[in-house]
Amino acid sequence: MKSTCILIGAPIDTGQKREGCLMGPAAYRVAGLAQSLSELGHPVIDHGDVALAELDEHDCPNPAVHHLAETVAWTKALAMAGAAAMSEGVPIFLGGDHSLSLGSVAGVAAHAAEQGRPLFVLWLDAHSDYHTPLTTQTGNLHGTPVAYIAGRSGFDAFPPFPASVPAERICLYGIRSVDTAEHAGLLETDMTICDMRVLDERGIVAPLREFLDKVRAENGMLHVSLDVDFLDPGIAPAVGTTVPGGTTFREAHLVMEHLHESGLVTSLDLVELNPFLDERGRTARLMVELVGSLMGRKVFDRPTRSFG
Ligand code: HAR
Ligand code: MN
Ligand code: MN
Ligand code: MN
Repeated sequence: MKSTCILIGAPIDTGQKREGCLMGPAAYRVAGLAQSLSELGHPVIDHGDVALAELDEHDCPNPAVHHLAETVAWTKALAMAGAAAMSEGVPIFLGGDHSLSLGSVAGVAAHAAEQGRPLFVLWLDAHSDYHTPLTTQTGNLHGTPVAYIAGRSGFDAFPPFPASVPAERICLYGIRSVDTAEHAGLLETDMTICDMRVLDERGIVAPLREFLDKVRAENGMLHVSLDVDFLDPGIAPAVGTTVPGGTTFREAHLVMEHLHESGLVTSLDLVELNPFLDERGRTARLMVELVGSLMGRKVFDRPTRSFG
């Protein structure tokens, strides 16, 4: 089935301290995202970039936290845009750093709650992003969305998350950088944590299949949050927070191909691309290719599933 893809630009770079992520949406457009989706037969609607309304003042007891007012404003704006886009098709949020997911997932969760369907979240990332504004030491709020989505306390400045996603419905995939406070918090949850050690031992497909089976069994909706640093820095250099030992080109495509075959994905974030750090657009192009695989591009389209 062809789904209408709704492109939503989120030029945010206040969730961390390195400038450049705000050029992300433009880079995806230049790399041909809309055209690639159209070629696959999907209608594409590009809503352009979301603009920020006025900022309200907010304080945070943790002095390390920066750009709280901007982040709260982005969260509200993207939650609105996201909830609206869910009734039009499959929203694809073009980041922007990962703080955009505070808003994108809030919007998607509001829609899922309205539909009375459970929301599941697949977090493809080197990082667990499970800090709260109270535990973060860097003060970079791009390291917090999973905690907000899961309903952890400490987000007083933010709108209450519409319908917290129980930890059992969240899967962290590919992680290899977890801070002490995040680790302690995660140990208290039933989150599905497929760190790189697990993927090395079990392979990239088996744990994903298990999670997708759970989504299917509960007739769930699935939000996928794809952080560029899920990929190995050798193939995806355009990210501020590279961590060695990421997924390879083929592993990443295979994840996307399985997500496509599952037919379960209802929304997608593309985050942390910093075009200023790219090499002749290769990371932006790779991300566009991966979205192509997620939306149905195949090397060879077999009429039946035979691999002989
Ligand atoms: N945990 C570290 C921090 O809080 C690094 C967070 C980096 N996050 C991202 N997104 N790049 O995954 O600062
Ligand atoms: Mn992230
Ligand atoms: Mn990351
Ligand atoms: Mn980052």
